Amino acid sequence: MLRFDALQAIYPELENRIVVTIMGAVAAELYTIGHRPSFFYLEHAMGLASSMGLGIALSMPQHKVIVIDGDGSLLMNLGTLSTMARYKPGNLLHIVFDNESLLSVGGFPTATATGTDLAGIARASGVPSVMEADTLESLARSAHDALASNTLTTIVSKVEAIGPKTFHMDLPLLENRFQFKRALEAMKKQNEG
Ligand SMILES: Cc1ncc(C[n+]2csc(CCOP(=O)(O)OP(=O)(O)O)c2C)c(N)n1
Repeated sequence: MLRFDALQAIYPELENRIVVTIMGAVAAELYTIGHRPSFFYLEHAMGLASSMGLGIALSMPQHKVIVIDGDGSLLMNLGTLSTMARYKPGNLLHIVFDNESLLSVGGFPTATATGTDLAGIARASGVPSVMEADTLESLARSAHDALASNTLTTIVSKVEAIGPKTFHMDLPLLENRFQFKRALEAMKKQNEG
């Protein structure tokens, strides 16, 4: 499965929601499919997209938050799974695209290429719902079911280590940061009013 196709398959679940992605290839792919002001592409802070998503989910319980993570990033911050599991926000969906590679910096193999099982680690960390989805249909269904279930869910999806030709996004980090903040404030206000 190509991650680009996987993102397209779940895009209907993403487009009107709060989304936080890791940097690099997957950010550029989602941006190309269709940027929204409520999408934030976390540059530089590798491993912390799930931590940021957790904070947003806890502070905006009326809104669903989706984190798009990578195997290399998650392996760098495995403690995030136990922290997520400790607070269990039902409005948080954590999707990990596992390409067994640090694709964005040249494609070096990660520990999932040599047997590390991220879904198993998520389960053992106490994440209440953990799914594995390796086809477009099962991924789209899992994402839909997870969002409907109001249960903290991690979905691990194996994808090919293939990314876009360029990671260029016509959206500087600061612009994305201000736009995202305003989008979340507007969502909060809408919910109050
Ligand atoms: C602390 C830190 N270390 C290293 C990097 C360089 N870096 C940027 S993206 C990336 C690889 C991310 O791998 P993964 O999460 O598996 O996503 P993929 O690139 O495969 O889509 C690395 C090592 C960084 N930005 N920050």
